[in-house]
Amino acid sequence: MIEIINKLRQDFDYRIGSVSNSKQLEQIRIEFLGKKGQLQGLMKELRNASPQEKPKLGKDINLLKQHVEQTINDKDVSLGSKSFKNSSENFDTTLPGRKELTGTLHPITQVMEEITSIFFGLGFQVEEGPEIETDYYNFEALNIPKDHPARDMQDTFYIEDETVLRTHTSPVQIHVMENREPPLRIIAPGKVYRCDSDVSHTPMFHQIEGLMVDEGLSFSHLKGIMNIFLQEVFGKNTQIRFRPSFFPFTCPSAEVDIQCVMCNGKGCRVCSQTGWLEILGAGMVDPAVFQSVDYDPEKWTGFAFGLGIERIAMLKFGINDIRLFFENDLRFLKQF
Ligand code: 2NL
Repeated sequence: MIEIINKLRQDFDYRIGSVSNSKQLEQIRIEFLGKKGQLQGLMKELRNASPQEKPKLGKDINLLKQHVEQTINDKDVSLGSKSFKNSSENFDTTLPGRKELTGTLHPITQVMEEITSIFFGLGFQVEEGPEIETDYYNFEALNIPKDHPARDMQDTFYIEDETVLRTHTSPVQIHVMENREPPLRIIAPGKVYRCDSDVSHTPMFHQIEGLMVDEGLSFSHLKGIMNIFLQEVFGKNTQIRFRPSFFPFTCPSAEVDIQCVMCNGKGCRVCSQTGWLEILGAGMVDPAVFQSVDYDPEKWTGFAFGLGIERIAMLKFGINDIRLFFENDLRFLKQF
């Protein structure tokens, strides 16, 4: 019987060597390991062996069985890796699909698009311009004199003597006015740069400025537009107030506040107990600016405004550190 066992092992080793696909392998598996297979046959034979021989023969048959199982498994793995690529029989169409990872718009982009679309709805055209500007477009044309503190190296990134990273998007409006006659209604969203960094300032941030020029515009038009805009962003019942202020490029000038969104005007840490939050600056375009772009200040009137996107986004989403916007931590960004 020991001969039969050895013969069967040789036969198996020979046959398995020529197996080249999973069908052939399955045939061999049934032939050797199946219920009516060769190894079951040997087990039956074992009953007829003498009691002295039985233990040794049983052990040999078991060793052969292990050998056959192991070899078939190895073969299956080596065939599997090859056949998996080109055969659809291994493709399980019932498995759930893999989820595509999609990105989301950055919260600053979301707020920028929201504000832009509100003004778009009010008839404003969207304009863009370069982030590197000359001293003339960033300061001079806006009636910001040579000795103005805003021109200080401490606040402005100078590239050369007369070349700067724009500190606001107003230069965009100067370019538009140079190239176009009134009436106009434009907004200029974009990146701006100031040499500043703490919990509420980053060297690069985003701004939207707006400008409307026509005959007979008054401060009431400015108030009306600001009211509509702020109620769209912060809700229908948002109270607003205008405080006198100063900008070189507008006169009169105002700072516009909304009632604090955190405490509804009761006074809290966010509004420094005042009940109000400063949201934007605005005013009637200074005649000196109109002169820079060759508009007749006797004929044309205009209002302009400017606001920082990060500040609005921080108030809208209740964020207390501006730097979170620029760390690109997905745990933060995925919340918006
Ligand atoms: C603020 C204040 C402001 C303007 C920007 C402007 C532009 C032209 C002419 C006149 Cl071309 N004015 N822009 C006017 C008033 C305020 O921004 O606090 N921004 C964050």
